[in-house]
Amino acid sequence: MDNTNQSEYGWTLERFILERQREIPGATGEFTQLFQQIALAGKIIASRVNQAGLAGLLGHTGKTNVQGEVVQKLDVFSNQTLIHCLEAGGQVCLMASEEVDDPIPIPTRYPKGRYVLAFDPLDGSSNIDVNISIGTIFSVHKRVSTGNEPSLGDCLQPGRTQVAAGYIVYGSSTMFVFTSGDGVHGFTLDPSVGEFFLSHPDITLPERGKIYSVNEGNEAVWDEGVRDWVRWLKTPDKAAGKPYSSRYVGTLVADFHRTLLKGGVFAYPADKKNQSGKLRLLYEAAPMAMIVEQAGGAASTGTGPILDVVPTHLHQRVPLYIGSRGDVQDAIDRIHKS
Ligand code: P6P
Repeated sequence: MDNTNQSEYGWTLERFILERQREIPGATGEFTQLFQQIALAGKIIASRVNQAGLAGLLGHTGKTNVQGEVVQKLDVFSNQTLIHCLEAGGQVCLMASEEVDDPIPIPTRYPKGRYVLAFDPLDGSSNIDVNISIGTIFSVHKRVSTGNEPSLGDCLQPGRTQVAAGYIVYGSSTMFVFTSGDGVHGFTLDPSVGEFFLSHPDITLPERGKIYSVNEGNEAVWDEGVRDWVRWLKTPDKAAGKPYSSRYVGTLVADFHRTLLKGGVFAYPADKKNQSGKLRLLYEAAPMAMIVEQAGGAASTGTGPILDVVPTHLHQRVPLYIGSRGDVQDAIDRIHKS
């Protein structure tokens, strides 16, 4: 991409997508508008997250969501913000949210577009009250149904058919990271301008890293193979760059973002408590899997690629091993060795 016409501020998210769209034959402005709406929702959520302590948005609503998790006020706000920013634009025909039991239709007063959007509006909400990074995750598919109304089947598509995926991490800075099948690119919000500017073009992972990220508090309920794999990572072996360092934030977006930028492996294995793992396929594992594969990494259930899993229901969970290709392969090899 020709960088000569960058302003002193560099590439905004909109300009970047527009330039790329021009390179994609048959691309329409719909994609650009869809991303603008997601980015606007991210800016609004970032603003509230950064002042949550002051805006009386801390704490929870006393309700629980479809996952049985306590719903934090910011969860509700983030979910409503995304729906509000996306429903009127005419790019989306159906949405799915971690916070809503069923697919979210577009009100009849608005036109329906050709995209289906699934999202986790605020991942890591249990960390809201302790000022640890949280995030929004999104996944974009094209509608496949042909009737008058889109249907659940439009949401239940395998990750391999995603046309785009991304996340917004609300941390020491707010970053928008996405792929539309042409590499992974990171943008950092300049709050004084209200724009995301390209800060991490063409993100790629090393073959192996030096960090593993898993909740070792679950060791007692892990299968023996998982216990063996984690013990192996901690066993000194200078030639193999071990022991790896342990890092675990407890927010998928934050743990994944570090893994994407530094390499290594994040895992939320299946265990005796969570037979199918804890993380959700449609709006957590699948979008992160598209991103990591585009960055040269890998994402597995432990028995096969995340992107090949065909969903059977909206909020299904899946075991997740994701990160540097060599580290994920080591995990797969070790967990099945015992
Ligand atoms: P645990 C946050 O609640 C979340 O859904 C993910 O963001 C995170 O990776 C995981 O759960 C943490 O789960 O059981 O380690 O607290």
